[in-house]
Amino acid sequence: MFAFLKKAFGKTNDVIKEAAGKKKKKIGKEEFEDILLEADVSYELIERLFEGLPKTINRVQAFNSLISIFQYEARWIEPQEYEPFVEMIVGVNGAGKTTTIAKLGNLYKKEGHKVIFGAADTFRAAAIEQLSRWAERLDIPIVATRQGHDPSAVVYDTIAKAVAKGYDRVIIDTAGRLHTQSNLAEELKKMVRVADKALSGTPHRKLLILDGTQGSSTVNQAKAFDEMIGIDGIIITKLDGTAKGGAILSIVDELKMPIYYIGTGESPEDLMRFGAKDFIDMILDEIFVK
Ligand SMILES: Nc1nc2c(ncn2[C@@H]2O[C@H](COP(=O)(O)OP(=O)(O)OP(=O)(O)O)[C@@H](O)[C@H]2O)c(=O)[nH]1
Ligand SMILES: [Mg+2]
Repeated sequence: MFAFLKKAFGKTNDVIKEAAGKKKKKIGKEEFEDILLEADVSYELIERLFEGLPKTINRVQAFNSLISIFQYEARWIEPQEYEPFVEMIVGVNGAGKTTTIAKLGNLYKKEGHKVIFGAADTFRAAAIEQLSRWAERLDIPIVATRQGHDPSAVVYDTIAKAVAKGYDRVIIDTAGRLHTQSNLAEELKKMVRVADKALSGTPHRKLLILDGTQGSSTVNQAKAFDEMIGIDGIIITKLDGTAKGGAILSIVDELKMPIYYIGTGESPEDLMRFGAKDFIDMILDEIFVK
């Protein structure tokens, strides 16, 4: 698990290793700040984290400081509590929503769940086709309509079918872009309302997909989605292709939400549960001697 994490964050690790140089028992505060900046942790957060720390810090002090950001795991929503468990996947164009849905479907299926997809990104025909291809490849049923049809109808039908046929995991794809931002907001809100009509209390989890290659700059789009429908948690994709993995710290700090998974490649297996402790240990391993 830890080795997978190191591989997933390969590029981020490389910049940290290079900035850190030889591993030490203690490190100057300023040097530590520079290392984190290299990995795209925001300056403002670094300043705040290190306030009150001595001029040189050891591994335990560094760990305690960084882990303090991850206090939002208390909001963690456990799928086991619901049947069917309904998730809605949102995020900007190209963030990795559809690919992540394939990964989640694959994971849940391997865990023994009966999964169904809802292709509620009806804005583009290609989006419906893309999810349909994944569904076929993974042998997961899908509810889909034609391009331009009401996405909320897809939401309703998918949940209704899950209830009727005993599927216990429902994953709903959504559009990342419409003609205007306010169209998108209205559509997403309607989808949430309609889900609740189909089965009260759904969607249980609204997950925001963020493109990891964009680093800390995704925070503003994340806030916009949160204002639209209220986001429960995050999945960060494309961490395999970026040195900006440290942005995870700024993203969690700004959004105050748990990170459920990270995406580490383009195939269905390339999804990992995110664990804050392991993530921080991975960073500190490159800086401190054990
Ligand atoms: N390297 C890498 N590529 C990824 C990852 N996740 C998604 N991608 C790629 O990113 C591109 C966009 O992914 P999609 O899943 O189509 O993104 P989307 O959010 O559904 O996009 P729209 O439907 O256009 O809004 C595709 O080429 C994916 O293969 C990841 O974790 N790592
Ligand atoms: Mg898509």
